[in-house]
Amino acid sequence: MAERYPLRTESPIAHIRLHPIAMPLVETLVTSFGSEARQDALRAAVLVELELVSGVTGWGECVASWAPRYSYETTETALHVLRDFFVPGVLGEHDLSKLSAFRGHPMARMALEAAFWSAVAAERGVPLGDLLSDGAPRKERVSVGVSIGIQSSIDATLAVIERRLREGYRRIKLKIKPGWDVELLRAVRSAYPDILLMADANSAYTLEDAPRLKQLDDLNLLMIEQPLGHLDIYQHSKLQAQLHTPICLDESIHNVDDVRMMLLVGAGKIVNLKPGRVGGLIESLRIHELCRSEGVPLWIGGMLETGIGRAANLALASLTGVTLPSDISATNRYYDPDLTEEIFTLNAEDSTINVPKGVGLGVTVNRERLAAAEVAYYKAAAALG
Ligand code: OSB
Ligand code: MG
Repeated sequence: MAERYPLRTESPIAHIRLHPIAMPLVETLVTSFGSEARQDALRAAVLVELELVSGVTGWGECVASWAPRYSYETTETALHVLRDFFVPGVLGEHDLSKLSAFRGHPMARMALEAAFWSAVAAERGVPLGDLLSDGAPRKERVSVGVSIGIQSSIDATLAVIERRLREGYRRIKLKIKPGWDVELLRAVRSAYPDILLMADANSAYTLEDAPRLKQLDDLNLLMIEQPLGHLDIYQHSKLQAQLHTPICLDESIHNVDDVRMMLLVGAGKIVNLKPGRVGGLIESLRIHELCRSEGVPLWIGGMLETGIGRAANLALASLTGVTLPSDISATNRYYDPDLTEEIFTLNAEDSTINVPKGVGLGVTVNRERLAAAEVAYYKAAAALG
């Protein structure tokens, strides 16, 4: 485990501030497990602000939600683990090697790792993407798509798709669940015979649903994301053997060994990489390298990040092994306003977003909006209790 956190700063870590935030979403995202937001569509997150003795800073975003739905972590478990273990472990250090002593809590870990990496990048005067690519070429703009939640009707869904296509998104992902799947996707496919279309089930099915999922094979879907259990790999191999549509694993991939297992047993053909789900940037780079060397299609997933988390995802998506459109949409799909001064816009001509070019994370935090989002977090958390 000694080489797990190899990156070092010149100047030691002086302070780490944790900012729990709640931000109103422009549009909620209803998935098979429910809504990602609550309390008037407020999305929660924990921002990590890391400062070196030299004054250089870095930021990271923890993508755990209010409730343990997508993953077992929550904003409160992340705050606890960061405050009581991870942060005291690394204060005064030049690297994150002390984190090796702790298990689990990948989203909390990624937030600290992202803050640290962006501080290292800022200290060295390079963009985060350059630190990640380590000299290899990378993209200046990355292909992206948009994720559309479960709507009230098929017509409502078609209207949302139409709007997104007009905005310039060329890859459409629809959330599905049993009963909101075959009919929906058939209608969408017949309205749009040529678009890049995919479905995300967020673990809503079992192997017994194989005949139903098999009906999607005629619809030329780019992939079906995470149909079965959130920890399962083996049963996905039983399903993949019956489907032509490629399976992409999201929830089931926690580290590079899970990707190896997926390939070994034929559980899927595509990987959704979310740095928070796999516990950080080092593990993300391992997965990227494996997929690149094995020719496995890879894309970066999203967790409705603010500009902080999205900047890190864009840096990761700029690596050449990321070969399919990522779930990174423009700022106006998520927040208005966002916490960062910078706004990410969609290049409608090719459905891409530009990768930040500034040093470090390449974005700046608006302190006034950050303070308001912290107040909103504590108010919403109190109302939950
Ligand atoms: O399964 O990809 C998912 C958001 C929250 C939880 C799970 C998922 C998602 C998304 C968001 O699909 C995509 C985005 O951030 O644009
Ligand atoms: Mg998913």
